[in-house]
Amino acid sequence: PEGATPTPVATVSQYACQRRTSTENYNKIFTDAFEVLAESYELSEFEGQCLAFRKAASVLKCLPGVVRCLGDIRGLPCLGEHTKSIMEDILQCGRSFEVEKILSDERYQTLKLFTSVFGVGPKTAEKWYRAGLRSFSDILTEPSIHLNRMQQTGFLHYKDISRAVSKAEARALGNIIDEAVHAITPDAVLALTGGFRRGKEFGHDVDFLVTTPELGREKSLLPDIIDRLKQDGILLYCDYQASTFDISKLPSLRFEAMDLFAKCFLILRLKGSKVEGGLNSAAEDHRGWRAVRVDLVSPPMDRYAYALLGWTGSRQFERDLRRFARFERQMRLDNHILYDKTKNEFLAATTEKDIFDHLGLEYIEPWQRNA
Ligand code: DGT
Ligand code: MG
Repeated sequence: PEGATPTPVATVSQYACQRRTSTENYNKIFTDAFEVLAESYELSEFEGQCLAFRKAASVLKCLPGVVRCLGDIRGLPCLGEHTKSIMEDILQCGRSFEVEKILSDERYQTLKLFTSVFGVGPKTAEKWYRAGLRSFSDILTEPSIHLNRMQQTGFLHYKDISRAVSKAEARALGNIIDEAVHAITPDAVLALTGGFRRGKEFGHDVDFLVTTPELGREKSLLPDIIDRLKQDGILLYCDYQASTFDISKLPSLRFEAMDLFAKCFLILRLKGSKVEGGLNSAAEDHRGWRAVRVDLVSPPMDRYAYALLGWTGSRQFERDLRRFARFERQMRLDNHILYDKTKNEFLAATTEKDIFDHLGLEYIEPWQRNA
């Protein structure tokens, strides 16, 4: 669908948290190109340029129609000379030569391939590239390379976990986690987060928040869930990280702090046959099961709203919420807290709406956060 003519541009904020961005992206041809440039800059550790292209893509994603000429983007924020010249090439030739050059670049291709393995980050990928390795078989046959447990699992389940997870599969996993959690504590609280909460049809993993109303009780929750999944024979991989969250040590001076709540990065064995309505045919193969990445995060109940907001994404939406809090409100927001620097106090919140209210922002629904 081509949609309507883009909105008069004066109404578009530079902050994604002041824009409504559905999953419908009319300008994918441009945003895909920007993503390639962003990734290429990221792999070369040019963080500024990388973020500039991510911001530009995010602005185009909120437009209600296709950009047909450069006039359509006049006055839009975050679109600089470089982004405009890429768009001009695409408008004129249907493609960008700069993007095509990157896509055909051996280093880019190799680093993309290596980082597509679960457990392989840009640093490891770069190290392997510098050692002259170019393919998975190069890595797997190189005697001097020692793969950690995460990377071994990544190679073992490579085909499955690089295949997109569907909404139906996310729902099926939700049922499995729901059953496990409620068998442990009947009053447990479970919420879907990440891309699927934003209404996406596909994702690279499925993200959940789990907790209990009783403060402190959540500490044993993830270990108990993990035990149960193990007993059920569906736990293929588990990286559990206990909570390091301590409100008395906050706020630190770090702007974008790591998430400190208890969490686990899992790979689960999802059976096809059990899913109501069946999985789509591409997702089901002769084995009747597939491996799926699942993340569980377990904040204490009084931090629930912050964790939910922080784990729903999108990443760009999160970045701009923090940036907005800091530069427009003199507040500090992360996955755990909102701190008002002018009042020197932590602000309490039981719902996401409370946090938007504290920030003086209009509430943006999860499915409008696909920035
Ligand atoms: P996907 O899974 O690729 O379809 O897309 P998302 O949006 O579900 O992305 P994902 O699963 O990587 O992360 C879910 C959200 O959680 C994302 O918007 C970023 C946010 N998040 C907040 N704190 C953290 C953190 O400490 N680590 C990670 N990995 N994500 C975090
Ligand atoms: Mg996700």
